[in-house]
Amino acid sequence: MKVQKEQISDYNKKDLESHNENFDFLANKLSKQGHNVSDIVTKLAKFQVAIPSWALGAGGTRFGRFSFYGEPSNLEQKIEDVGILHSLTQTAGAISLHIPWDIPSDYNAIKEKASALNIKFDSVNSNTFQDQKDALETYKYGSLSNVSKAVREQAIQHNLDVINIGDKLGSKSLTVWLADGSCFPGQNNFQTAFQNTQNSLIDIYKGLPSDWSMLIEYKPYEPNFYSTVIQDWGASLMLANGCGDKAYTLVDLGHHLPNSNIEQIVSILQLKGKLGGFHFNDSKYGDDDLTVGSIKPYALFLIFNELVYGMQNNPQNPDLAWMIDASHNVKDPLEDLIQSLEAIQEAYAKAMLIDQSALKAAQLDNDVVKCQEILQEAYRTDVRPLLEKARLNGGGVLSPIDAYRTLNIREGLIKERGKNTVATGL
Ligand code: AOS
Ligand code: ZN
Ligand code: ZN
Ligand code: ZN
Repeated sequence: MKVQKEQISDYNKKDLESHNENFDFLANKLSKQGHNVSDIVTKLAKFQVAIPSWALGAGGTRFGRFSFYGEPSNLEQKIEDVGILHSLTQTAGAISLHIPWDIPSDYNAIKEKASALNIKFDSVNSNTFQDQKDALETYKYGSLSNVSKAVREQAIQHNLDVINIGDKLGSKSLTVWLADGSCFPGQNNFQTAFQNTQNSLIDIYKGLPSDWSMLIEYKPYEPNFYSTVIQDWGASLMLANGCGDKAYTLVDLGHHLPNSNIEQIVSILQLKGKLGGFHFNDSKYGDDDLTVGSIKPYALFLIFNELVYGMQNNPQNPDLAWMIDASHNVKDPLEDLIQSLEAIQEAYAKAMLIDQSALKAAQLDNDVVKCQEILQEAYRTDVRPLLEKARLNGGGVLSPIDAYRTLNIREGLIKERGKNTVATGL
């Protein structure tokens, strides 16, 4: 299933006039305030977010899973789904694979499929949180941190294999998320577990191609409920520093204890040139993996404020790997991802409207009220016409959710793939 160009231009007709009116009104207002509107629109169009291969089917919880039908059941179909998202939104120009769930059977065919849909291969994810069929060693008590050398070696080798697979597809980074930790006090020696992890990561790091980077994700708890080896940004940063220049911290928005100041974490990591990647989602309680911007849109905006500042002022920090990491239990996964993409672009656009020089001046004056006013002036602006313009310029649709429904995309996928589909993933 593929969305055709004519379908998109036909669909856009009904809203084109009102879009133009809204855009002109906003562009006029912003230009008067001194903003370069076409520059903002260009930056929005360039901002591409990778879709995780595991978020294209219904996720589920430990209590159950409810299929959404017509889900992709192999890598080709996952890429097709991302192609649909990209053709509507023009923001989803990459896919992030998870090995072993997504091992290609025919590399050339997979690469051709992706390039025909304008999809790149973003960071590849390794998996040492599940035992694979016929595996000699078990990860029940950890992988890279395990007390057993044989287990650590198996996990290291898996990561090297993942790099090799990603390399054949054109990926440029490996994302490591470990479930390693302990469920009860006394179960692990914290220092041994940390040192084993560091040494294992160094072995993996040595296998990185020269133009690759390694992204180290952290998370305070789950699936282990007493301790996690890479529990926070500090642990991730120490491990990255222990590996070398090409290792970075990856921030997943859901991987913080309640009320953590994520924007501050993001800011300081960029200052140190160590923020490598991002997993967008939203949460109320923990690693909820909810739709981006659905719970705390203002926090997302504040994070983007720091990201925009960092992109402008921290050349020591590399370009980031942007990815959504979400899971859908009750929504159509593609609709959920469209909402997330929109929320990301919205927060980014609003952050670009922050008057940085006025903010700096107000900070130097210690004018606390003014500082807040400057941020909130940007936040309160309805930037959606800018997003529409960026999509329109790239050949996308004015209203992605409405288009998805109007074009009966899920119905088309069900017709093509049937109802009994099972997508792998968490
Ligand atoms: C797990 O909580 C992490 O967020 C991972 O980034 C990701 O969800 C996992 O690798 C997908 O299986
Ligand atoms: Zn994540
Ligand atoms: Zn997570
Ligand atoms: Zn998750």
